[in-house]
Amino acid sequence: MQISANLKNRLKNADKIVFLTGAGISAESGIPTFRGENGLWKNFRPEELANFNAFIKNPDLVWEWYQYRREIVRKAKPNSAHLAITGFQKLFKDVTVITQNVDNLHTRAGNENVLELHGNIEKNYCIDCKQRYDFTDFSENKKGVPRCKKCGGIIRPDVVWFGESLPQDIFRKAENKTMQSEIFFVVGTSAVVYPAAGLAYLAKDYGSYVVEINIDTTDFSYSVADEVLLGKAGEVLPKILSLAETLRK
Ligand code: BJW
Ligand code: ZN
Repeated sequence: MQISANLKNRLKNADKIVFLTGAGISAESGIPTFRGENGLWKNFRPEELANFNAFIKNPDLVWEWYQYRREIVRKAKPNSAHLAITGFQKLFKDVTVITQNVDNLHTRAGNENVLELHGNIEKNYCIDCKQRYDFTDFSENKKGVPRCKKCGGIIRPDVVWFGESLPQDIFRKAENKTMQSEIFFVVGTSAVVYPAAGLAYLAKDYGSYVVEINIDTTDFSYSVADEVLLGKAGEVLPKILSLAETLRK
């Protein structure tokens, strides 16, 4: 893996780093990505499951799909990419993790300053009275969508579906950290879902050095990335961390 003098220089001197992560960072934990050969959506169109209308039309189906994914997530463990980020957080002054993932693995790895743009699959709320419920409240209930204990409304996962707004306070924090960043790592995302993908362009506009880490090229590789490091996140990130440790001694 070739790392440029530019990136080495930033790794030596930077204080503020952002990681924008997507499903690819959790792939080595055994959590399927969305798109691509082995993706969750290989046999579905995303709109069939990941939007509110689909949920209202067939809440049991959508709920069961999330219960199935929760089982996978709960059995999964953070991998060396998530753990490397904890290492970056020890080495650099200000490290933020902006994630599109709902799997909670960053937090379980001990990452701090995690901004979840698309929610968290372990959480739920009632679509009518907004009462919040944990995953554990329903873990035994595998069949069909549960009902709110307060008002009888349908319970939905606390994730952001297509056509829904991202949590505004979290997105604003993500924009601020992005604009201040000196290195902006984009890890394991296909870069097609907005507004999350737009953050990489914002980073670049504000002078950050954009580094893409992915097993494959994406739209970013040919547009916004200053440097593309092809490889598995769980292999590439520990290498960059160890280089940064040497450079900052
Ligand atoms: C590895 C690896 C390894 C594998 N190491 N790498 C037209 C243009 C622009 C925007 C729009 C448009 N039409 C509509 C929109 C807006 C829409 C959008 O972006 N659509 C595009 C898809 C066209 N966006 C929205 O609707 C968002 N809201 C919004 O815009 O609000 C404003 C609004 C309000 C009202 C009306 C209209 C607008 C919301 C987006 C919500 C996305 N939600 C999901 C589901 C979450 C819940 C769940 O988990 O079920 O979030 S969709 C899904 O995609 C999920 C992900 O977070 C997101 C991104 O996917 P990600 O992470 O990139 O995964 P993959 O699978 O795509 O890629 C994996 C990558 O990893 C690949 O590149 C691999 O190569 C790589 N990889 N192994 C490193 N080991
Ligand atoms: Zn309710």
